[in-house]
Amino acid sequence: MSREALFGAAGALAERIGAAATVAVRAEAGLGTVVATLAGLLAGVPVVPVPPDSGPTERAHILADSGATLLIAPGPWTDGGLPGIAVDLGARSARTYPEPAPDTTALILYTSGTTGAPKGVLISHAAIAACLDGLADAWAWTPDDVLVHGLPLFHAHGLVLGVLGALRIGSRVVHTGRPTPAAYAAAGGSLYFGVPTVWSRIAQDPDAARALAGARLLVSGSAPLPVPVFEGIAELTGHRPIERYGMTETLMTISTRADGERRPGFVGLPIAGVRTRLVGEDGSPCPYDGETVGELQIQSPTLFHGYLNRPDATAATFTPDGWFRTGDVAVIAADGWHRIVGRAGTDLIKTGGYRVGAGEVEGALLAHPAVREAAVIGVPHTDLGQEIVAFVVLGGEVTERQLIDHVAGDLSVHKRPRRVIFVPDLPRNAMGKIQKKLLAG
Ligand code: MCA
Ligand code: AMP
Repeated sequence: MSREALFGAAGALAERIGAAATVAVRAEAGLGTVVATLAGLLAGVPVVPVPPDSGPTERAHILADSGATLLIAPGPWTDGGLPGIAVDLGARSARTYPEPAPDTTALILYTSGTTGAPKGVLISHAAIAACLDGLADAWAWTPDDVLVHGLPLFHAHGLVLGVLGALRIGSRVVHTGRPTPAAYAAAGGSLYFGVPTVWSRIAQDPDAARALAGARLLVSGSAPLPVPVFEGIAELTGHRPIERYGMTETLMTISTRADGERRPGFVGLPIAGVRTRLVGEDGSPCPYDGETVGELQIQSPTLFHGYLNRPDATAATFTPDGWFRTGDVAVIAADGWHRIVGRAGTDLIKTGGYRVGAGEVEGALLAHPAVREAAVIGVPHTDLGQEIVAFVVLGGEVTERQLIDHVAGDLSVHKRPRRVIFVPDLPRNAMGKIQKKLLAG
């Protein structure tokens, strides 16, 4: 779709949704999602992308919590009682819209916490602009680039970087539907985005990897890129991949640069406008010696402006002096290079680049009548980074496959446990708290 056609179709849709308080979009990986998101941005109506495979529990929460008053979806998806409309890709409007106020909400992105249902992260127009301008600088991203990716359009990576990035910079974007090695190889782009699982699969497919030799920049993010994958990609493609670090709440904050060194295992330096610091458990600053681990904290124009309806959770993520607590554990070398070491706590799982809260999966399992107790952990996995494993104490009859399908159907497919292990009881400490570290062993 040309830029002119895209803005024409989005402008026409903006006229139809302008009265909505908040608009939910069933975010298939397709042009309809691009047009719907752009329409919301033009009209100044916050957009909530909803995973297209989300089951009744996850979807009901997102639709109710977000306060969406309209649903844009290509087909019937009527639960929630919202009026729905479809995108007309052929519609055109020449009406122009004033720039929305920078501090107003552009997107509400739902993301998992350690417990409970996902939280709506409020992201302003200004935060998106700051993030994309910072990335354009770090990656020398220009209108001459052809961006290629096949990531989902309901998270920051695929939607903010992978769609709005191309629109802000003016580069073309090719979405491959699924992020398969063959599709990336066939796309002929200059700039490629992937999560580490995608790069790992490309490194396992030498023909596909070699087809990327003509690209300008290969970028990995959303989870740690294993050093062997970095090296495999470098050897097969001739490109040392860029690694960048971010979160839904902060957008992108740290990256290696197109014109700079790429060091395996490191995410590089703060992007323009971003400040970082490393803080020890006692709250004191950590030395930048490449060894001392501390919590990474951020101040940045790319920061979110809170969790929707959750002032308690918002307050808990900021220090008294106004720094955002990432919950990620890092080291900073003497030359300022950042390395992400892991996460504090075991209840946030990163699987295939998706962030999944153990508590949400446990809740879905416990809602099954045959489950008496459940504990969910992330186990190291070469393809997915971590895989979701559930330990279940039964109170009735059910199979592993039925429980996996139950979570896939009630939440969404990527939140399903890949394995369920039935146990007679769960290890608990004297306080009765489940000792997940013992399960991981
Ligand atoms: C399997 N399937 C099922 C079931 N099991 N369907 C229903 N019920 C089941 N029990 C089907 C799925 O529908 C799918 O079908 C196929 O099996 C494979 O499922 P999936 O688990 O998705 O595949 P995978 O191969 O394990 O996926 C790997 C992946 C994926 C493609 C790398 O994990 C992915 O797209 N990750 C990207 C995550 C991401 O974008 N994160 C960014 C978050 P079918 O194939 O037909 O659809 S934002 C972020 O992290 C920050 C901001 C940052 O820093 O970027
Ligand atoms: P999400 O909000 O889904 O975007 O997940 C954000 C989390 O992904 C961060 O808090 C990190 O734990 C992880 N993450 C993102 N990028 C990287 C990276 N390059 N290296 C290590 N972890 C990363």
